[in-house]
Amino acid sequence: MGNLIFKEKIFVTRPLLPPLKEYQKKLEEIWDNQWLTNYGPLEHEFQTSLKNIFNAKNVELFSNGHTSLDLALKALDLEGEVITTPFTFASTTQAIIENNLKPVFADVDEEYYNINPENIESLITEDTCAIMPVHVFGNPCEVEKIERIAKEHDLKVIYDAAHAFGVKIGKNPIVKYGDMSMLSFHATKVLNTIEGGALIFDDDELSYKLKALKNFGITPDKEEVRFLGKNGKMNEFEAAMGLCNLNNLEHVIHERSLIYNHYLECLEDLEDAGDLKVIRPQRNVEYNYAYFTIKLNGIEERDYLMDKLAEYNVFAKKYFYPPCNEFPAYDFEKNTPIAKDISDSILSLPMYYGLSLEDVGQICEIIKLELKNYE
Ligand code: T4K
Repeated sequence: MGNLIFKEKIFVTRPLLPPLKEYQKKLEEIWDNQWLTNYGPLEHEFQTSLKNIFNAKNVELFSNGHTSLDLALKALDLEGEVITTPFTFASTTQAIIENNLKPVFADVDEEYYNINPENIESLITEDTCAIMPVHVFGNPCEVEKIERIAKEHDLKVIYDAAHAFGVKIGKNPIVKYGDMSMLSFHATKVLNTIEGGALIFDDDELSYKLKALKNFGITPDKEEVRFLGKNGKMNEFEAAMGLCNLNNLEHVIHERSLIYNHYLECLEDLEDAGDLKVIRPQRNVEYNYAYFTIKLNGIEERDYLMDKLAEYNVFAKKYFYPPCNEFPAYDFEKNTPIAKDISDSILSLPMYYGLSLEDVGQICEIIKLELKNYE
């Protein structure tokens, strides 16, 4: 064990930081502009960059991903039930509840852990107004099938694409699917603005409403309070971080792919032996290598390995445990056995730009050793 202990803590992720000089340059612009927040020039520049990257009609920026999701639902004026996935971060479910909507949980698929379209239709009632799927770990949902179901039943689709910046299906940016897609730019994401989020959508009317909703409901043209809004604006320091991080992103995603593939190679034997399961990126998808997760054989083994890794200074995380329909704060039906099994057995391993391949190899050695000790 001794020689496998890391001298410094290895966390599940580390924020992507641009070269300090690049950020300082942007800070000088802020000092020159004397503009810190409320639709400043850097926010506008970042918004324009994203519109170009996605070839999108509308991109609105927000103070964080959760606020983006919350205001997306408000802007769509929804009432009733929203079919969603239980295998996600608390934010997805809570945005639904905050809007006085009822989350209805559809079980997920066993390969990519995303909402399984086969389970959606049977949950549709006359109260259903929308579907909110999540591209978990950046792996695309079955967007065509979801689109077909939504069309047939006249439902809105709001994708939680918090993990999916940079992901494409064929040549299409993933954020172009559905009525709206939400991106998170939290410090822990592939692209960060420290805190931040965005909505990507086509409908111009939504743009007007969202501008108001993120500014206390005050309409952008008439300065009237027409909606119940909140303060959800992205500031200039955050936009500056986004712009700097964008410059380096292609290289960063390439480096992440090397780390991901090294994990795959190092864990191949364990996978072949059925000791764990890994996710291989989907065919015809340009992936962003946002997370590297392993699925073990049950909760005891997962918790054992997570605790053991910590003894070696490796801090993996249980993304996502428990499933959202098991949060003690709510009393939801718990009839999603696949999500439960995944949630009980899942572990996210360190995955970030700057993690060396040597460190990946060492983490995998620890996993091999400790799973053997567990037997
Ligand atoms: N939908 C989905 C599917 C999401 O996953 C999320 C967020 C949202 C919606 C909402 O988006 P935001 O409103 O957050 O933009 C983290 C993030 O806080 C959260 O953004 C993210 N999902 C979630 C999956 O992960 P925690 O509780 O795991 O964060 P924390 O503080 O434990 O950070 C993880 C590790 O990262 C730490 O062990 C150390 C490292 N770290 C973290 C920060 C913040 C650093 O090294 N430096 C840092 O500055 O939730």
